[in-house]
Amino acid sequence: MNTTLVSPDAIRDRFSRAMSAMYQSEVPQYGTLLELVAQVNRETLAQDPALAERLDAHDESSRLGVERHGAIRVGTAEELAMLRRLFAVMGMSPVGYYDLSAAGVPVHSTAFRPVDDAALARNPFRLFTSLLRLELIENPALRERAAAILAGRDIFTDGCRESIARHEEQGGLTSDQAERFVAEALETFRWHRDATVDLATYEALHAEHRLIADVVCFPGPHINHLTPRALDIDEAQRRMPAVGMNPKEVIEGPPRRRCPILLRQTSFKALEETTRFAGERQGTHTARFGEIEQRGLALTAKGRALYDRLLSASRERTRGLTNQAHQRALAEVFTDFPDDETRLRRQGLAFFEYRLTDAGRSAAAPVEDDMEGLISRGLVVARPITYEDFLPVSAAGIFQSNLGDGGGEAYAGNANREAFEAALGAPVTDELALYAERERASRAAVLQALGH
Ligand code: OOG
Ligand code: NI
Repeated sequence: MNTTLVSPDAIRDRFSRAMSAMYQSEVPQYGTLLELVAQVNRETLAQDPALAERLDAHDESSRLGVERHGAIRVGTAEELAMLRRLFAVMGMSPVGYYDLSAAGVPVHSTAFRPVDDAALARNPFRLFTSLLRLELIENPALRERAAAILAGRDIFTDGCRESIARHEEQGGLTSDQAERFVAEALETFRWHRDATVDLATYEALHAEHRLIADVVCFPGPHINHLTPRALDIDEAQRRMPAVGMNPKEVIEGPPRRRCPILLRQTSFKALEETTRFAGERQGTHTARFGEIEQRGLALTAKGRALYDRLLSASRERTRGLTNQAHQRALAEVFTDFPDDETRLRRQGLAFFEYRLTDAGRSAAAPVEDDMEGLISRGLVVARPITYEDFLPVSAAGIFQSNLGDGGGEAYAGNANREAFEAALGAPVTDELALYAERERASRAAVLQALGH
């Protein structure tokens, strides 16, 4: 038997492919979405050779086809803590804290994702993971009922728990063990046609919030969407109806720009699925959808503050608009956000990674240590760092478009990162710190190579 341990990156790669295959068979429209996005990406690259070259140079071409994120929602601290151990097997750790209660969704969330450059380049698969906040349910009887239902389920197979424990003991898994792990872990995310409750209970929880019914009434946290990465999300959105998809009204996030920033997202709306309730009653449940994302530069705290300010300034102007009008109004407000790499860098709005050029490598040391000076002399290039995380306002928009009228009013609960981390059993990593460290390390390496 081969006892060599395989890398967490390889396990994540296998898992994300298995998850995609499972979701395509569960939600055939997702397969159509993948084809649509692949087609748009091919056309975009063919029309824009400079973009193709840039993606190649940034090691982004190879990951484009595998790139996706997904999302799940869990009900208890134990479930969340176990998921943390499960994702650790695949080199994914919790990054970022997102409070969705302000947007009327009774959850808080993190993203399990790989963090180092090589892992991201290999397969950046991430899972947006939300924990239901039962304490936000006002009706005490309903709250207790929900807690009791959740306490009675186990979302992990025995084999999955064994695999996780083995990984922790051995510090990794062999290829055969990894295969077993992937198969067992996948079970947690599978769709179940059978609800664990009767129709009346489902309806009561649904009336409180559709999301609560989705989390509480099923045997597990079915994957609710997967998301390929598009190079032209506007074009993908335009083409969705022609392939039978009902897109959400507007693309979330920043407007279209020459220099894309952060993350833009859209989705096709959740499908109504036949569900069997206890007592053999038939009903329907809508939870599962498909999403598209387009990623751009990671912003510094200063850039992010500008983004947040412009986004909220645009809120009144874009309310109720069609996507086209929404995007136009947004673009007008965002003329205040510099749209070229040089200004983004010089004004400290976005993160960059520095590298020596050939000229830089053969430069006679020591030269000046001002990065902008080195760049203008052609000794160093700055390449933008891609945003790998999520946006709470956009996430709320994605949630709400798939919850019908279920979202909306803010909960009084507010953010509670401490409670989330206590449930998780670990702190979440601050995403900005990760980008800042990448930038800092690249700067230090360049300066050291130049003799500073
Ligand atoms: C998660 C919604 C958020 C995103 O991409 O921002 C999300 C959910 O519906 O569970 O996936
Ligand atoms: Ni998503």
